[in-house]
Amino acid sequence: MYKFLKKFWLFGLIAPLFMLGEVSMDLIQPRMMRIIIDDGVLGLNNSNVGDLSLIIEMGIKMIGIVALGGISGVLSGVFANIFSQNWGNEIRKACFKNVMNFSFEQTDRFSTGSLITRITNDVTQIQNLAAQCVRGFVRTSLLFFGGIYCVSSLNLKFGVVLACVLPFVIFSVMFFILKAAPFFDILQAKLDRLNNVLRENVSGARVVKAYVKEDYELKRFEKANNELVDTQLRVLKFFSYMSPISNMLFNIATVVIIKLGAIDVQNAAATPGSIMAAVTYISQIMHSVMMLSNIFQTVSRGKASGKRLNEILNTQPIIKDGDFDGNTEIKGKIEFKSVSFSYPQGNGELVLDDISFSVNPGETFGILGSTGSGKTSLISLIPRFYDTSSGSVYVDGIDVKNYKLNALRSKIAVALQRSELFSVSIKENIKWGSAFADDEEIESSAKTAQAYEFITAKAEGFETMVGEKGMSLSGGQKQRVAIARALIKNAEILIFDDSTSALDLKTEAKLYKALKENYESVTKIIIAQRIASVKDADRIAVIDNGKLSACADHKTLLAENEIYRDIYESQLKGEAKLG
Ligand code: TTP
Ligand code: MG
Repeated sequence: MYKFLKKFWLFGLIAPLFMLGEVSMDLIQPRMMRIIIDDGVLGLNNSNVGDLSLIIEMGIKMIGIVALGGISGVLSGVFANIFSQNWGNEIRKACFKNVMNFSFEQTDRFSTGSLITRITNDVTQIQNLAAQCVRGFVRTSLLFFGGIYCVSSLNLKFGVVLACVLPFVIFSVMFFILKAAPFFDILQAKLDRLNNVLRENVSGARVVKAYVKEDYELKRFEKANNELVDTQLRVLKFFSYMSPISNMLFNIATVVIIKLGAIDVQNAAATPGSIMAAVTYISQIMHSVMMLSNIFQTVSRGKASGKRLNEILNTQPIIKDGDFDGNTEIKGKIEFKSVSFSYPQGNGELVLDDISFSVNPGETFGILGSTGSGKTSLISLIPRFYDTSSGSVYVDGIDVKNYKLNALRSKIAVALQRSELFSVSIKENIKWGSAFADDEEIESSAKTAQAYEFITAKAEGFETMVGEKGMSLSGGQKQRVAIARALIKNAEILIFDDSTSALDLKTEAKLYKALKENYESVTKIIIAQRIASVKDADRIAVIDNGKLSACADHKTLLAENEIYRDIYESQLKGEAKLG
């Protein structure tokens, strides 16, 4: 994290310098007060005759000093904030950038709620820490040590009294801080938990309502919330013990100093003004110790947060870039050679087992298989969402691992099984697939996706806003907008992962016909559970429990492959029953 300080270190240096100014002014004031009392009021150096003009002069000087201290304080605050806010900003950007490069398993490992807490709350803790270090910490230590020096220089006996009390104060402060420190890690983890529950409920609001699970979820939230509050209270408890104890010790010191001072005044070894000044210094030292506890809270929290942010920053993306820039002669060829795969976060069970096949440029290639057979897993190896466990995948004759990720992924457009849309207009959602697309292209891809009619039938047409997660569209409409978005990318390879499942057979057939006509040279991979969706494909791969059972056209499969025939017959019967 420290490398992000490079640009702002100067601000972090200037802030304490101004703080030095502020504290010096604070420390000068009691001394001036002493002169006002001893010489101005009591006239100790002038046979007990007071000096009004000296009082006025010192008063004006004190106002000036207070103003100067105030200005220094403000400037110190401004520079400390520039320093800490900018640093936090850089950390936040770097974390986000790293998270964007995480593979799915890495995101899962952190959990979404935790990633959000880290990038928001933990960064704020670091910003507080930075501001405290260059400002609060400097102020506290200067007041503390400066105060001790000033008291001792007023009267050595006062210094001795302080020296007796301070070890106890420091011991009690350290004791409570060390007790509280481990709770800061726990505190952030509890916050993760709360954010996870919150996120699941906000984004899953419809499911929660449909199952009338509000009470259940409320309890879950309450539990997470109570745990957070309990931890927070435990921390605060430690710190609330701390201040009465140190207050008491300082008050004892004050009484002793007043007593010793009074004896010295009687013996003419000290002046009343010096006692007043000493009492003011003690209250300043006491104040600095109080602040110290706040600072240590911030430091402990900041340390816990820093550890969590470093975990993000130090996580290397598992899927690493290759060197190849993607410029190939062949365009749209895919080859699987003895590919086996198991999910890295899973139990090691093979989801794909020794699969080999190839898809030629421009071919329409169907993938059929029952639910859970491994179809989605199979195609997620092509854009390298995951790496194979063994064997290799080639795109245009080059191993996908050798490509620069951007180069590889720009060759491929995927309409995912669950169409994720964004809460912008339909037009923006489609255009998202290609930043350079003009209105004509947007319309033509909507037409191919069979989305044009329903979009233009809406009052605001392409400008219709899509609600969060595509809530304002029907399932089939969402799928078609997502398909239009994939089409507009003008990729060499189009992959539809069950992305026409919510369309009626007629619309689906129209879509595939338009696709064949308008995207002839593009390689099209169509995953489906319905035979009707893939039967016109050039070839169909039948996946059964992670294995490639057969790969041929509809007729051949019907004649030769038992699994295919079974699926065909069951679907035919289903349709007959419905009909
Ligand atoms: P999928 O590849 O998702 O199966 P599918 O796409 O053929 O199924 P559907 O038609 O329902 O979309 O899953 C294959 C196996 O891999 C399945 O047992 C679940 C498992 N799996 C994981 O362990 N982690 C994952 O992230 C996914 C997507 C699947
Ligand atoms: Mg799937």
